[in-house]
Amino acid sequence: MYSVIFCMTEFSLGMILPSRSALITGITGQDGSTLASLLLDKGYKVFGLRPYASVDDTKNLISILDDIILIDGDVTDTSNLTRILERTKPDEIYNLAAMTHVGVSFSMPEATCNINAQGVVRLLEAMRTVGIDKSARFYQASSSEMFGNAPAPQSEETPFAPCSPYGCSKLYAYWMVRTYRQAYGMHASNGILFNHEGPHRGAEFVTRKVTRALGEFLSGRKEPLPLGNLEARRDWGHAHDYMRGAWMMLQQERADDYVLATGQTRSVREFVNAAFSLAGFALVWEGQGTHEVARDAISGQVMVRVDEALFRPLEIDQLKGDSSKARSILGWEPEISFEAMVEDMVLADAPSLLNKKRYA
Ligand code: G4F
Repeated sequence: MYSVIFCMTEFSLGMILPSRSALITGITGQDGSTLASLLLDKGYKVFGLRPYASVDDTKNLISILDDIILIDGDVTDTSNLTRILERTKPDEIYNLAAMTHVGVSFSMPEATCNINAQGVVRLLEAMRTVGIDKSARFYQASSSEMFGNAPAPQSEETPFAPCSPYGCSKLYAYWMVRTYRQAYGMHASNGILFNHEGPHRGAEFVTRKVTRALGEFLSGRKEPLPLGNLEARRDWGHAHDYMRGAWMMLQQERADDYVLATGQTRSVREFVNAAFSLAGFALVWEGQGTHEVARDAISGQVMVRVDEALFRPLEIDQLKGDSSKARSILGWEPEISFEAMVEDMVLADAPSLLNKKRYA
């Protein structure tokens, strides 16, 4: 499946460019791959920046590998970015490259800031150096993690209060984008996206961790799934809706900052219950705190256990977004419900359920 990977070095980009082109940093991730498909459908020429990896990291791109142009590149290297922009001269740049795991950012805060915070400065400066700062439009993947524990619902007007190295790095980038917009008149927008999920979600995030484990239970897994804080509440939407919103931001005459969110919030426990019930498991929760477990009501098998090691040094208790601005100005709204998102993920990780009558 991976045999025809069209990967170019920055020195071999001598092609004729079509009328609209986009460069996506972080193209191998959930959002990058989702956005790439969306842009291809709209007729874009899509360049994807791909950091060096000793293992194949293109599994999310399998269906579009022949249609995109992957370029070896990294937001931690300014000269490399400058040469890539010089050769591709994209009309739109989507900066999705990031160290995205909030928990991991506590154990590698410097690396997180180098990629997430300094990375955006390098890209914005490279745009200026190459002289595309007035012609190209720029999207920055900002995050609801910047709100920390600010009172919900959080909107563009809510004061930021990040409580993780990840949140701090994203806030730095957010302000840099605003600063470059104001100082140099760049068309640079921040999409402040609340949690968004889907079958391409990395296995280290809680939703995918749950749906993957569910698939394994259906294939005979015996050991319980360890999880951290079950009470944390998130505003979960589908990545497809959110990438559509990111594209809409760059189609506006004026650059601006927008929250994308569903406005509904659910706990990690509710997500687990919703996913497992799709496979016919009714979980019964027993015990308290770090001794809590969830058993299947019929077989009595312990399927989830709380693991203290998975709790974070600081936690956001609740995220719930107010996306009124995006809804009124962009005309954006989420089209995929929470239930449909969970089902999409569960069916991707447990395809045997497709044959069950429930999904007919
Ligand atoms: O799935 P998560 O790791 O996502 P988190 O931390 O909310 O961050 C995601 O959304 C942000 C937008 O607000 C993005 F900026 C960020 O890049 C990322 O995409 O954790 C969700 C919740 C947390 O409260 C976490 O403590 O689930 C809790 N949780 C409980 N057990 C767990 C686990 N999280 C993970 N990753 N793994 C667990 O076992």
